[in-house]
Amino acid sequence: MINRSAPVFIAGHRGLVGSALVRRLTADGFTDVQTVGRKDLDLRDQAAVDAWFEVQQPRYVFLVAGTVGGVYANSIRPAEFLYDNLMIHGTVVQAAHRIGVKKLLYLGSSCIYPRHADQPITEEALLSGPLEPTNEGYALAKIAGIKLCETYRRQYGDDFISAMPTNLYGPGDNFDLEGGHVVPALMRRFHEARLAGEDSVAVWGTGTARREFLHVDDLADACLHLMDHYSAAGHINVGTGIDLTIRELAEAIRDLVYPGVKLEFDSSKPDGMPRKVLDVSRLSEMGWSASTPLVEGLTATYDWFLEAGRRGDLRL
Ligand code: GFB
Repeated sequence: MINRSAPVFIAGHRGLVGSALVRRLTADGFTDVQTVGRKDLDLRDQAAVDAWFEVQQPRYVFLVAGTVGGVYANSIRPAEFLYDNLMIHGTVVQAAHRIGVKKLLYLGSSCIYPRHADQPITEEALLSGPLEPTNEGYALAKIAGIKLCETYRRQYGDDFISAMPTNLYGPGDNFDLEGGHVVPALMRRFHEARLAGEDSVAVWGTGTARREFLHVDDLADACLHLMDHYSAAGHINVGTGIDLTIRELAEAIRDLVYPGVKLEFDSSKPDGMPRKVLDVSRLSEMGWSASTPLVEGLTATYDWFLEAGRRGDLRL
């Protein structure tokens, strides 16, 4: 178990995952959770990151910062997704090594796996084939992050571990219609269509792509479980092991937000990976499994969206 009173740095605390980790660690009795805003520290700047670590001296690090977005944002901004993430992973890993951080957890993404990987995808599928072109930049940066953790462990003996989550959703997500992921984008589109009384709602792609969705609070719980119980080189998949089609997901969100409205599939927008579902047996063998059923998680996320909208607190 990691020490609950030691300083723990969450790199990326304003994002979907980082904000869930702040909630999880606080609930678990951590007394010294360190965070820093983007204005105060550019995580792409090695000298600035080194200086920050030198002063703050975190003992543990959750590296969950990065430039993120959905399939469309990835496809039109590949340079930013590659550069920003490569730099952020490099600077934080190096700074953590430099001051002798006791343990670091690096968060990757299931998009590291080849487009035609066997499903469900095992950890061994990494680097076994070509990547999905729509998110190749992001995937390459995420693969470099895994390899940083592995090589710092091998060369320097640093206890740096990696977790690969499946597609995530939950409170604190980015509800931007163009740049965000499918769950928040559809939730907002159905919501606005209901307010405007529209009789159909656009869903990108063909609706046949298959995805797995993990509630971000489950992910935060899994990250803490891994920090407490796992110290080895191999990256670990985090998911539910259950997938569904985008049509089925859209129908579930429609039933929750705007029952009865028609779905219009827009095949000019990319489907991305045809299917992406993780084999989660390694994590289950370590005693962890997801606990939030999809419809329950979507309902709670929609409630959060309504409440955050009333507070004027949404990332749009
Ligand atoms: O969430 P999403 O962008 O993640 O898209 P990816 C998932 C699926 O939902 C795709 C469809 O097949 C989309 O075509 N979809 C339907 C929509 N309507 C919408 C919509 O309004 N917005 C969005 N965004 N999708 C990302 C990667 O891909 O997943 C990242 O690009 C990252 O690199 C992330 O790994 C987890 O799974 O397709």
